[in-house]
Amino acid sequence: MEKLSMAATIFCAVVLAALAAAGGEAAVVEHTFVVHEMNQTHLCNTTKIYVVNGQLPGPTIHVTDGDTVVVHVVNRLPHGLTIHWHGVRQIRSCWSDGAGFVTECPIPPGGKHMYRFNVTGQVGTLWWHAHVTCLRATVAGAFIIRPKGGRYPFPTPAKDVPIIIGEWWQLDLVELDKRMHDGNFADNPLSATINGKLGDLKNCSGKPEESFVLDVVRGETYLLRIVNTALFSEYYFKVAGHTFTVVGADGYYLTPYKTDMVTVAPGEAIDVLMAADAPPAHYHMVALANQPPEPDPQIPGFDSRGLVRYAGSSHNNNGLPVSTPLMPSQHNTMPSYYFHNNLTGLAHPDRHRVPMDVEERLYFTLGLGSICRNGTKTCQRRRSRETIVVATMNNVSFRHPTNTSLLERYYDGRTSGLYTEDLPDHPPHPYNYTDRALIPPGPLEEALEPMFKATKLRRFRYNTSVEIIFQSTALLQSDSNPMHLHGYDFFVLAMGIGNYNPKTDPEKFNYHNPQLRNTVQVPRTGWAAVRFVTDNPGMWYLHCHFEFHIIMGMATAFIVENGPTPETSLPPPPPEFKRCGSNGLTQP
Ligand SMILES: *[C@@H]1O[C@H](CO)[C@@H](O)[C@H](O)[C@H]1NC(C)=O
Ligand SMILES: *[C@@H]1O[C@H](CO)[C@@H](O)[C@H](O)[C@H]1NC(C)=O
Ligand SMILES: *[C@@H]1O[C@H](CO)[C@@H](O)[C@H](O)[C@H]1NC(C)=O
Ligand SMILES: *[C@@H]1O[C@H](CO)[C@@H](O)[C@H](O)[C@H]1NC(C)=O
Ligand SMILES: *[C@@H]1O[C@H](CO)[C@@H](O)[C@H](O)[C@H]1NC(C)=O
Ligand SMILES: *[C@@H]1O[C@H](CO)[C@@H](O)[C@H](O)[C@H]1NC(C)=O
Ligand SMILES: *[C@@H]1O[C@H](CO)[C@@H](O)[C@H](O)[C@H]1NC(C)=O
Ligand SMILES: *[C@@H]1O[C@H](CO)[C@@H](O)[C@H](O)[C@H]1NC(C)=O
Ligand SMILES: *[C@@H]1O[C@H](CO)[C@@H](O)[C@H](O)[C@H]1NC(C)=O
Ligand SMILES: *[C@@H]1O[C@H](CO)[C@@H](O)[C@H](O)[C@H]1NC(C)=O
Ligand SMILES: [Cu+2]
Repeated sequence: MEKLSMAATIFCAVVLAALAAAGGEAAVVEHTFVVHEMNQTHLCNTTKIYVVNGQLPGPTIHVTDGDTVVVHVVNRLPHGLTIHWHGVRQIRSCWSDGAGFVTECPIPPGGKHMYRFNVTGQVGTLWWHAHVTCLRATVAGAFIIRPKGGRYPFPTPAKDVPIIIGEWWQLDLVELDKRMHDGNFADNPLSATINGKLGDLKNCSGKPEESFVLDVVRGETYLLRIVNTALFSEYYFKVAGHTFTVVGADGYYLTPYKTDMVTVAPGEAIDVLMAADAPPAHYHMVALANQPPEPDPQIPGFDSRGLVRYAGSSHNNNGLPVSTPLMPSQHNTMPSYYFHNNLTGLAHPDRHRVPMDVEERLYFTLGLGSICRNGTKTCQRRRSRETIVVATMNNVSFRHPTNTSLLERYYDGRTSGLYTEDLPDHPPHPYNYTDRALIPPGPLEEALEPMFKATKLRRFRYNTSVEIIFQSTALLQSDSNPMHLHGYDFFVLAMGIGNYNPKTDPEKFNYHNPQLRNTVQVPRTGWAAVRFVTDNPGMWYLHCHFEFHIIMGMATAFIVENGPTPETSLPPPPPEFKRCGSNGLTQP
């Protein structure tokens, strides 16, 4: 293992080939990602995990807006693999999006693949992760984009610190994936992690786990790039004795927003400034998972604790207790709603042109349901063993292709029998989506629970302005839903609790300075309204970023047609692209 890590470190040497171009310099940032198995021991138990170049979290990619990124992925796993560049817009480079079975067939065991794409017009924090099965729990890392010329709209921080909030699973992630397919799984992570560390709240036979430590110097300001890579939960994040100024999210600046707590859902990346302005000492940081209260099904509470350590403070904090932040109840999900609803974009004349004339209006309900295990229409519902629990949008549970790529087949015009383009624009049978009596043992859900599985997509003409209202329902459970769209950022115009009201709620829409996001945390039993223009042709995955929801079918793909010119069309696959079935890839 040691040898492999060293070799990987050498391979990973970043090649910065500065291309002298008139009016600015663009570079090619090149990395090699060797993905391999590794044993890691936590809480007295050794687990086989999957990592890049021996690192957990994986290597951070640093680029400047305008750069070209080239990543050579070497798959040394006994399992197919893709890497998705989460939030990178991939303008006219859908082939490099890395969504397994959507934009490419997975790189087979022993195979290699090169991803090449440009980063254009985005600044801040994004991330990358495996996009097949649950592998992303450990195959993930930060993707940091600095502004051209290095100037931020705030004083340059002393240091950039990725804060990757994740989970430790004491289980083979491939096995976990198999179990999640059948919605009745009962597996939980063993702990939350901050930058891969479980933290000193966990111990085995009295020996505490290692904590993530952030060393600071009094008077300096730090840019914390907080990313939630967890499969399961949204997290509350606090540092005792300190406050944050939120300055960015998902690769765009935000209007500075002061708060003592950050909320980050799976898929989100939140940039905050933290001034080290407290008396020099030690301070705990805590990441705490939230979850809806009963009668929703409960999982154990998860947290991880780290440390902020001032230069000049004694190693044992002078024997004094280390102050710990006061966290909200794990069952109070309202702070998440308030946090997300308080964010606005930093108005930018080019970026903040919200489409005003909406051409396509979609209303998507997000929730659970069930299908009969034996394929018939009737069976005993209410989480009985006769059913498989599924997750849905507008009553359809997405059937993921398993042996071909949607983009490739669309591009080739060979779609027959693979998918249809009739994902409903509206729920087929309206009901009171947020009625808590839909959560068992409430009396109401049985009639609404039957769903079906199908590969239903939605097609858009190029340059169409689209509005989507995402509605989280209380069907079987009342979770929030962090909805992530590939290839696009959308304006988040408003969000609310309860059922969306098309007559009164548009009055709340923020057309002036909405956030531009690739992931919107649709509140628990609430809604969110987003808009975007279909200016990037291709096949774009739309899904909830809770891993169990995506596997259970809360997903679809948007087909965006080519525009009238080559500049508005998806180019043919690049020479390095490997088609399904070629070079040992999964046969279509
Ligand atoms: C992990 O540990 C198992 C059991 O000891 C061993 O067989 C395997 O080779 C180890 N894997 C790696 C990648 O070191
Ligand atoms: C170690 O993990 C395995 C797999 O989850 C589990 O069966 C076993 O009980 C664990 N052992 C301990 C000491 O936690
Ligand atoms: C990416 O940038 C390079 C260099 O500017 C350019 O040659 C190439 O066409 C761009 N690729 C795409 C897909 O826009
Ligand atoms: C170890 O963990 C247990 C259970 O969480 C806790 O009661 C105990 O105080 C911990 N011990 C140490 C030394 O941290
Ligand atoms: C903003 O946050 C504050 C404090 O949590 C909350 O009281 C307020 O309602 C939030 N604003 C919005 C628009 O949600
Ligand atoms: C499926 O299960 C239902 C309910 O248990 C039963 O009535 C039906 O006969 C089964 N159908 C098949 C084809 O097995
Ligand atoms: C590919 O998957 C589809 C649907 O799961 C199945 O119908 C088809 O037979 C499979 N094709 C091959 C060659 O395995
Ligand atoms: C929907 O359910 C909620 C929660 O149970 C209830 O407060 C509300 O009145 C219901 N709305 C309608 C239109 O029945
Ligand atoms: C969902 O689809 C199933 C299966 O076609 C149907 O029986 C049910 O009525 C639909 N439910 C809703 C709420 O549309
Ligand atoms: C897109 O549509 C807008 C208005 O509908 C129009 O002004 C613009 O020229 C179109 N852009 C392209 C590239 O077709
Ligand atoms: Cu979801």
